[in-house]
Amino acid sequence: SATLTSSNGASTNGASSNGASSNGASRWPAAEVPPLSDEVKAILEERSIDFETSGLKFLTNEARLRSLAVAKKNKAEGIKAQKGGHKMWTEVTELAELIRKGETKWEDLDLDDIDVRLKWSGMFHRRKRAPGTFMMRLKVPNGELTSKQLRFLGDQIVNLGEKGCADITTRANIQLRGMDLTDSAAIFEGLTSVGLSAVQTGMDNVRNMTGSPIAGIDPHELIDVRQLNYEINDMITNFGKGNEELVNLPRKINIGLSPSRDDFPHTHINDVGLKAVHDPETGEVGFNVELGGYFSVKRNTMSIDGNTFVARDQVVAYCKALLEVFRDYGGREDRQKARLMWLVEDWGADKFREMVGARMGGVTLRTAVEEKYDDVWERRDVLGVHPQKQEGFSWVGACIPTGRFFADDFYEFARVADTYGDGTLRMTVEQDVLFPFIPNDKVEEMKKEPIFQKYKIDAGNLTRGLVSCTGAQFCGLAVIETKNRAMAVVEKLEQQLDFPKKIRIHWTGCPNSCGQVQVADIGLMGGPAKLNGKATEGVRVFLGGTIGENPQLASQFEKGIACDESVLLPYLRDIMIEKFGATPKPGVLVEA
Ligand code: SRM
Ligand code: SF4
Repeated sequence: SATLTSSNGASTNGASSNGASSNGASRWPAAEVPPLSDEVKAILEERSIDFETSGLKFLTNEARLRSLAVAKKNKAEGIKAQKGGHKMWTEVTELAELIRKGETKWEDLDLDDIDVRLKWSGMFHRRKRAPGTFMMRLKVPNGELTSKQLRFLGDQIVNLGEKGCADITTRANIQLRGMDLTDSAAIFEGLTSVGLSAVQTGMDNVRNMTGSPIAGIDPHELIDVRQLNYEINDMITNFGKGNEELVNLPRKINIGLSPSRDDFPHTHINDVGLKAVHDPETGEVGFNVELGGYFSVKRNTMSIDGNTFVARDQVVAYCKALLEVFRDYGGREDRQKARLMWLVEDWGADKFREMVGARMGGVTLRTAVEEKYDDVWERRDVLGVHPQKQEGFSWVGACIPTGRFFADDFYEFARVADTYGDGTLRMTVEQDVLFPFIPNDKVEEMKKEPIFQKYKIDAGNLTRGLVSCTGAQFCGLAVIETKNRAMAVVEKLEQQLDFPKKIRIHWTGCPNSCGQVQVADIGLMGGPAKLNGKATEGVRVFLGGTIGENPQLASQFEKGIACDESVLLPYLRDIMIEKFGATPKPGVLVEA
């Protein structure tokens, strides 16, 4: 198996460099703070903003001015300018200490600190659904965890009872739930001891690096993207310690690296998608760039061709320069127009490529290369048992319906990974898990482990395609409850129908589409509906999303379908029979 250098510590050889990769911080020398212009200085003085603690430090004066100009109408820019979210990396420990000593309470803390800035430390206050408790979002590049990390994470929620649980996210990442501020501050501190971190995971930061759940073991990949994902993550987060230079981006930004024709990370819906291709000049593997894909309440768009080819050894520098360009030139006026796509559209792909190349120190980046395939490639289902490229080994994928699991499961996953595999586990953007490096002669024994009664290796054709965002149980923006409902609906449909193949159902609690309904076969998005003349929880139905090569976004098919099982179940049953070839199970009475 590959030997990787990773601050994440999830390398298949088990080596953990714990926040201090040998390939070193010196590769990214600290940027100079652009000198303060008189104009900016005057505004800071007038508004009593301390430049040293503000989030404006690494911005150009032009970007500082744009941020300050909109600080009142764009609340997020105001909060970032006043005091950078990075201040919480140290303040959170001080606040926790004060709470522990009884000198303050979370209720008395500054609202912007507790509800917004703590997201720079991965702490998301669940004010609306569970006041005083936090969701903690980590960074797990390429979705790979070691058994040591799994046990550490289980330890953090094991004593929280029912409110403590975890989710695998749609970015193959972990979120822990149920901690109060003092607990989560301690976790924030402790994560680095196992090579993990939670810095820069919410608000206007780069989200978890996604790649391939079968990187390094896939017979069909062009390149193992784990090393690049770790290095990009290390660059973004300064080896998990926090990187002040990238804490004031105009908006969130998603980056994914796809090493095979499957496009496991859905590059088309990432702001930056790097797709592995062969360089016709050298035969080496590099990446074509796609730009601007994103979902939001107001706009859902696939990425466009970035007309850029990036060689493997340029990738980290390219991402770094791209983020700096986004930071300095991206729109800050209107949050609905601040995602990367708007800058790319404004400039065009060619100018964007030139600007990023200039930021790389005057590199002339090449335009995209062409890679043609004559055959049709269907995105592979990675659940179940599959031979690895390493002779004699398989990976075994198990389905975690909607990604929700608990402390005991962390321990069981760790034990299974240690007993049968190489002590690691991979997560997918479909919220499932894979165990790599299972010797072929151990597979049958492993399949008998009780944990796989709960999280099935051979889950049904609906369950294995199920994805769901957090929904109203914890998310304040949700219009409907999602995860529990999604599981109940699928269970009932699987009792009634047979399906010729997997059907991918994605649930999302509101139009932000964290559950990515637009990539699904059937997408269900929370929205208003009526039942017997009364307002009730409902869904908008999306159909026709395709993924893998040549993807298409699903479009809205119908709206106002009540979530009540008396309405939703027969509705979905008909769609599945009419459009997906489902047939009633023999002997099961399905009403007309
Ligand atoms: Fe998301 C905001 C959960 C993936 C688009 N998202 C939120 C918040 C933070 C809102 C909040 O404060 O409550 C949700 C936290 C709820 C909670 O308690 O868990 C939240 N988003 C999630 C997760 C956990 C859904 C899941 O169950 O897996 C995913 C975490 C990924 C991660 O590990 O970082 C998650 N969110 C996504 C994706 C999917 C993706 O990345 O492929 C999208 C659509 C793609 C995109 O971003 O372009 C997405 N989330 C949003 C948006 C809309 C962004 C926009 O430009 O308007 C918001 C709202 C916002 O940022 O203003 C949002
Ligand atoms: Fe919350 Fe909406 Fe995202 Fe679901 S889609 S997690 S309800 S913001």
